[in-house]
Amino acid sequence: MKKKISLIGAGQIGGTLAHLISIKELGNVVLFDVAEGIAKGKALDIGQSTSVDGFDINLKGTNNYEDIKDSDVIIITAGVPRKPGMTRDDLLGTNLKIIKQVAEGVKKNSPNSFVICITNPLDIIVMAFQKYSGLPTNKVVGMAGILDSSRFKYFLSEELKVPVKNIECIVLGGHGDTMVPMLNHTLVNGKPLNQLITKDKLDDLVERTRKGGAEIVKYLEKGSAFYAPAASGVEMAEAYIKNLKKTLPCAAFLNGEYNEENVYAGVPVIIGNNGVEKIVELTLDKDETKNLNISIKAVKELYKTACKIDPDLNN
Ligand code: A3D
Repeated sequence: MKKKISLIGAGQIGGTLAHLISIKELGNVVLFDVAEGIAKGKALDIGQSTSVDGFDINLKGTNNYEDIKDSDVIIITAGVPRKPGMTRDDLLGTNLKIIKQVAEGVKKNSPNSFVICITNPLDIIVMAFQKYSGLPTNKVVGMAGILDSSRFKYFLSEELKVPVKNIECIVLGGHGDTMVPMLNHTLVNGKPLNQLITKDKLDDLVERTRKGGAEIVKYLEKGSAFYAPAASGVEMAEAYIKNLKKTLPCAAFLNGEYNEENVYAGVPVIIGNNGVEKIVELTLDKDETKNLNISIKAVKELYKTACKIDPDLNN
């Protein structure tokens, strides 16, 4: 039987997710949006490409939460994206209200799904979604680390003239300006970075990765990145649906791992058909530990602001 994947938010990322999921034939797609026309129009448009591309899946566009009933996977992009000059944190008040509605819809109609959040500010929104919905923490996860790692890889590959597939790297922590590319865990053609690049150049690439989203927002002027964020979300959905037990950097709930608890942050996790099956604890050096602590502290501070905006989050 085909899997059912519901996409809450049919905007730039939602539409791209629907197309990628269709091309990969990962499952039938429900595109949900409060703007009903966008969801219906995109579902029809992609549906009309199935005979050209030869893939066999169904798509439905809707603004009725009952249509997401019993989904295997739900990917949430409902919310507003950044405009030039805005930080991800500036989206908090608006997107918190939206995620509260989405959590109610998911809890009522599809509480056994594996839920991937993409809406920003990511770590806070995924934590709030889990709290509002009451879904188990292993079934609620945030997408950011795959994208941030992929951006860092891309910049390294351009600088060092090496194919991206020959680079291993991982970016952890919160999905904000404090995110932490793990330099001691980065290998290019199997070699450590410090043999290949000057410290100044590396500092530039780390900073460009941290500001990678803003760079694209500035170019696009309206809206933010969507191709790479959608590809990253699909990788997570595929790992769950196909029980791949893949290790991927994702925003996951920490319960003592990395000496942190009761907080969502970007760490390597194994995703299989039980959702987040394990959090992988890397051995970090002093600098990596310090930077990860700073990044997680920033997430906790912003969550405190969220709790002030909506005291329900304290319950
Ligand atoms: P956009 O194209 O505006 O799509 C968002 C969609 O959400 C729109 O179609 C809205 O109609 C819809 N929406 C608004 N309120 C609701 C609601 N209550 N219920 C259902 N749908 C609703 O944005 P986008 O797709 O470019 O980005 C979506 C989110 O992803 C934004 O918050 C971005 O900041 C975020 N984002 C995150 C990353 C990460 O790496 C975490 C990367 C890029 C974008």
